[in-house]
Amino acid sequence: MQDVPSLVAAAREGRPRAVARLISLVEGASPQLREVMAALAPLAGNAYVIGLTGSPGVGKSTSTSALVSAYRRQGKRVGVLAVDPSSPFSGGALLGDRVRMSDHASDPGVYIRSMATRGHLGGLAWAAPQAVRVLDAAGCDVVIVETVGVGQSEVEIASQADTSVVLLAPGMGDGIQAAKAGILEIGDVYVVNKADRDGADATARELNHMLGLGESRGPGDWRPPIVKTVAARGEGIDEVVEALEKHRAWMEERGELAARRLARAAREVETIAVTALRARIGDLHGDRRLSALADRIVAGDLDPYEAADSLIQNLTGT
Ligand SMILES: Nc1nc2c(ncn2[C@@H]2O[C@H](COP(=O)(O)OP(=O)(O)OP(=O)(O)O)[C@@H](O)[C@H]2O)c(=O)[nH]1
Ligand SMILES: [Mg+2]
Repeated sequence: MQDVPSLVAAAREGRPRAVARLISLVEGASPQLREVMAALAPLAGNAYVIGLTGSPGVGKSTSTSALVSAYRRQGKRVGVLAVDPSSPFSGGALLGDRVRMSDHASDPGVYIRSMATRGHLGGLAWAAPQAVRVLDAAGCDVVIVETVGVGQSEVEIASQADTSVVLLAPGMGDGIQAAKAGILEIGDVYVVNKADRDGADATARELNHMLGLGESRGPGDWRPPIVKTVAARGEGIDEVVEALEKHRAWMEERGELAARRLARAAREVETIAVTALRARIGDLHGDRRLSALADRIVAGDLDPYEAADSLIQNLTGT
């Protein structure tokens, strides 16, 4: 058993091992999870959460590292969560990320953690927001969540950030990856990285065109900017930071930041509740109550909807 109050206090002082322990408690769905979340609740809500997504290899980690440097120059404390929805392995940083993040390894103002969510009950939707909460409560001014874009994950991560950055790179497929499901709806800021390569202008133009097609914006609406970068050399990163600050200011002015955080909190509660309910239903396999309902459905004296209602009532006592 961990002494949660002293862990939280140590995390507030920026002790990396305390932050790591808290995230492990959260990630492992420890019996102390509730105590941890209760202790963190009054401390969280100050961090600016940036979601960064894109296909494998577009330069997310390189860009994250460059963004960390930029925010450190502003004196801000930064947390990084590298989420890999396709991997079941967690813990230390992934090898590639470890190399690229080594610039920050000895900086006490930076906390970096990687998290795998495959096989997690509730997966990305459940685990990542809890880890973000830990970093937020630990006093990070900015939290960057890097997620490899595989299918649904970028949409999921976008719904968990204040500002979503979508990264693309030239030459990574015709009709660009933007055509991929949902990517055009989720970006608040688009970055065409690897602008040192041929085709960056074409990619930016095509993206601009595609963003324009779906346009039904009114005056004062946010139009996602497209920034070109060479993350490997730190070029364009200041422009990305500037775009992020503009988006944040726009959200604050419009009440959008508060609205997004409310929606996020609601989704968080929903995910936790659904995950808990699903676990209890999972426990029912082989349970008499479930097989009794199944018997009655097969016999034709109960329909499956009625059966499901009665099961939920049974589980929740409502
Ligand atoms: N030419 C060029 N290469 C870059 C640039 N930025 C990153 N790279 C290289 O692209 C490769 C992938 O970079 P990462 O930052 O690991 O990309 P990632 O999106 O985090 O990759 P995953 O996490 O594996 O999905 C590395 O070899 C980088 O050095 C750039 O601006 N120009
Ligand atoms: Mg990476």
